[in-house]
Amino acid sequence: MPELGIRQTNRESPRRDQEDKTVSATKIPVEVKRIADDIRDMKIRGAGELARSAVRALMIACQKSSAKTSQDLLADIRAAAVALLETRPTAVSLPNGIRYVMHRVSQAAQRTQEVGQVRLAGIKAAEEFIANSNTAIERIGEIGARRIQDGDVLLTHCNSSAAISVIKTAWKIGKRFHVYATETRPRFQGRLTAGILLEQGIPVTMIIDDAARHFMRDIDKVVVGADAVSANGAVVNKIGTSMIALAAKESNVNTFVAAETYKFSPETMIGEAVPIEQRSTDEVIGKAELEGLPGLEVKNPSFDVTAPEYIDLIITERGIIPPQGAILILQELMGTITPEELDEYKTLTLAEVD
Ligand code: RUB
Repeated sequence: MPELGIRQTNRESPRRDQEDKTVSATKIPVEVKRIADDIRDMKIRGAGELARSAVRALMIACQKSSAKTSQDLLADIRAAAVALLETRPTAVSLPNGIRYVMHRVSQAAQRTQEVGQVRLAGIKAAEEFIANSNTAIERIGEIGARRIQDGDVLLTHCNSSAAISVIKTAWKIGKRFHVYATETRPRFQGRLTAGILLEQGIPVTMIIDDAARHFMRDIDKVVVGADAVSANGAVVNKIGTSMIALAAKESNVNTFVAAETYKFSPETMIGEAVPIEQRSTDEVIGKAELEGLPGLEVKNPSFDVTAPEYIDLIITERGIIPPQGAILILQELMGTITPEELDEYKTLTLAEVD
């Protein structure tokens, strides 16, 4: 079994052959391509938003397709799905959102030959996923807020809408606390978090990521989001999360992860790894400076894996679970995905496709 969180370099791509036979790039609407580009360029980011945007793109693919048969419509939507799966590899919310829609579209295509009905099923599934996702974040806020106490000092990392929902909701129901936000190198998503919390009137202290252990003695709870939760309860989130959780454990500080259930990775149930996105070295050191340091190797993984021993709770929209409960959530999720869909709709980086 591969180690969770480490990319399997030899993963096969069954979609590629299929794409060559059934999918013409021209069938992908320009709006869908734009969403895929925005996800790749991180104009759209954060695991939940990635999923909602990808699903919105599938809805557009349904609406714009001029297919006259349900099989052609399916091929058009699949083409959009493939383009979206090739954007960012780590957040499992993206393939899970796509599977949610594709499952319902395929079922409709089995029930009826009527292309309009299949199209409607796709649009309805996409709307449903987006609405459920927004409700899930609200619910996580309500559930998680109960765990925040007056006088707490919280620490959060990166920019997670689920973690922010917990913090904002706690503040809205009258709890008073202070938040430390890491700046989150190299892309500084922590500044977004600080801005959002300040807007609510929540006092925020910004620290560099490396100062997390230095301040840990002042912290009561760490609250972070997730890009993926694996079957053993390990959490994949923004690079640096695992170091913060390690420092928290050492200081007896609880680490809470806020994650919608569509961030649980079904692949990990069968021993597959969550791929870790490796981003451009430009984010770490500029090209000119790098040229001045001949022979220097630079690495820029965007996410890391926090082992379940370092996580106290996972706050989902269905309730709070210990990390060991992740498998139960996944067993329920698997009831709505066929093994074929699991295999077909996986994230791939362009490097793996080429
Ligand atoms: C964002 C990140 C967030 C999770 C959860 O990384 O790591 O913590 O995606 O976010 P990036 P949310 O900026 O590279 O996308 O709770 O909003 O889904």
